Amino acid sequence: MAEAKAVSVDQVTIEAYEKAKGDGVETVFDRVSRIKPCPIGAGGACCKNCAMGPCRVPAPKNREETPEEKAKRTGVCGATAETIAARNFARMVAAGASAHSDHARGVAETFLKAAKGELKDFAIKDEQKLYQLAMDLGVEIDDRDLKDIAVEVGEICLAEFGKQEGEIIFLKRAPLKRQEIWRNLGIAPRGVDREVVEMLHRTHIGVDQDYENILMHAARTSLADGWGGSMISTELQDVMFGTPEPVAGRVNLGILKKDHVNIIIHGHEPLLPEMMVIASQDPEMLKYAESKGAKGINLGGLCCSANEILMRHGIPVAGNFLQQELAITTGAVELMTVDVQCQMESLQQVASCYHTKLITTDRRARIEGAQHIQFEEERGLEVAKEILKMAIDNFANRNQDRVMIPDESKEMVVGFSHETINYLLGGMFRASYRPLNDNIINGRIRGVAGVVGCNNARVQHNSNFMVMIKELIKNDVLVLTTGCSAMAAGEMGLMTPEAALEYAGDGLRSVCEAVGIPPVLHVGSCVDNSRILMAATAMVKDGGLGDDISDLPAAGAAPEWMSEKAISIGEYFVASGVFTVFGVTWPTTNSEAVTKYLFEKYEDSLKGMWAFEQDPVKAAQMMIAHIDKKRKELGIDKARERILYDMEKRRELDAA
Ligand code: NFS
Repeated sequence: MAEAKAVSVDQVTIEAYEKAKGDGVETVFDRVSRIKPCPIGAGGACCKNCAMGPCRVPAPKNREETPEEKAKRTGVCGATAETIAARNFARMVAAGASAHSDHARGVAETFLKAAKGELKDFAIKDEQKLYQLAMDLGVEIDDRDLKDIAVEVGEICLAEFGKQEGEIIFLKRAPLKRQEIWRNLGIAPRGVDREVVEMLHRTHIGVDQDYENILMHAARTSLADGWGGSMISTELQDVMFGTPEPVAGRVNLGILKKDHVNIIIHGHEPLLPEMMVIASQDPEMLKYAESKGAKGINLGGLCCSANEILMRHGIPVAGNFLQQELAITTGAVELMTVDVQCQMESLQQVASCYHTKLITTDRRARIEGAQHIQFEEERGLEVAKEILKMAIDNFANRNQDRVMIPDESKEMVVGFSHETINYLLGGMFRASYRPLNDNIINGRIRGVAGVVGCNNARVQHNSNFMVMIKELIKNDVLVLTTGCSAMAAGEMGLMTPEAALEYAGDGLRSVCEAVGIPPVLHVGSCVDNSRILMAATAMVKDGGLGDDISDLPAAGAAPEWMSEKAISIGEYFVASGVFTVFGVTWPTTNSEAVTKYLFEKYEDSLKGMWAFEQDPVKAAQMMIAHIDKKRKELGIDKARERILYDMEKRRELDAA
């Protein structure tokens, strides 16, 4: 078993891990030391796309290779290390884009049924956003019925997945220059499914064997995720469940309550979670819980389901990806629901060591041994109540002697949707990004960074996030964050306005104080990375910072990534013009040419590029260097120097 201190920088996680260890329960932190990654596969050079292999192409020598040596570095079919690495990378993009987009399709289907009035438990909540969306999709508004508009919006969004020709409609939201870049390169995606299928076809044995060509289609596929699938989810979820606005919440395992029925909602799609929120507030349910000896019902989220209900309802977050088993090993969880994505198969094994019931709720994602209760949107609330009742009934089975709930949870202010940032900065009637742009131009804010993505058990839980984010805000870079990264920032206490006083540089701090925002803004779940695309676009459109996303003093990072979804997200950031740094490991290192293409050549065409750096401080410095380069190109580097001088002067005055 692992040394407790080594597993996390978060004291709560360390304590919870010690408890699990004491209970003799194996978790991800133990398994990770048991299994070593295969170095050939990790570098992207293992091809298992046909039955003549798997072919493991050895890593390149650390010197100039002879032609004979080079010739030996191929698979049976002759595929080079380049082709193999590019194919593997491209397939990660396709799988990640599929996950986001299949989630989005489900949301679009539910939305359409709700719009038609076929679902009694789902409705249109944010009419304003529906109108905005309708305009963007070219749906006529005039004096039409809200219902008709919603139906047409739903139909158009659903059709985006199977569209064969033309372009994903939301590409039109991007800066004009960006659209031009995509069109000139021939990578404006047509339909979401089409690009993914073509990606799988091209990477089948004997098809596309030009790594540059493969990687260009990977860019196209990822754009179908970011500006397609993911954006559709975010938009329709907002219309159905409300656009997030600032709300206070709490995060970490300490949110579990000793005397309440604890239910953990884990997974990604917000459909069931929304119903669970309503059901948990039902007086009858609360009465039922009391009748079973509990003081109430306590919902807690995990992974992106958590982000969805946190952002919209302030429901507390139990933890991020690496904390999912530890939620159960507290011994205080009556029931955990899982739908799709990032759910460890070990959950059932862990649950079986306690009284916890693990419930799968989606036909696409079952776990052996777990009970399955299919979520059907036609009877959404009913299903939620059924699950809730099971949890309440299970309360009596909790063995209080085996319960250890860590004391601590952290406060945070969340809910920074693109619309909210707009409003907070500009006010209700002048909603705009102008003040943000102005503060970037005058140098108080040096730039903006999107820090996103997963935890990875190969690095100490949350450590890269903590170090990178602190380094960025100390250097006056405003951080936007999503997914498990957001929860990490919350757990580190970086998501309160007060955090700016403690951790932010003088410039950023002054802006945070004036607006009353934290230096790290919680933008939502991983599909909500589309909100960052919208924010970046809004900054370009507001003027003064160039005419493309690639002109912005901005950068992206996923310092603890692990999922294919993260690769798809990184790729669409890059394909949208953003410099993006990943940590932990890089999946193409066994092909120098492919790595070089992603890290350098992409910039020539896409104006955005990847980088890899395991050290979070160095990675943050790379982002800052990129931001400074962009400031210089925009001619606003001088302003910043002056500001810093002023600060120095002010300090001198204070001291005097
Ligand atoms: Ni994103 Fe959300 Fe977390 Fe990674 Fe998984 S929960 S969708 S993939 S692990 S950030």
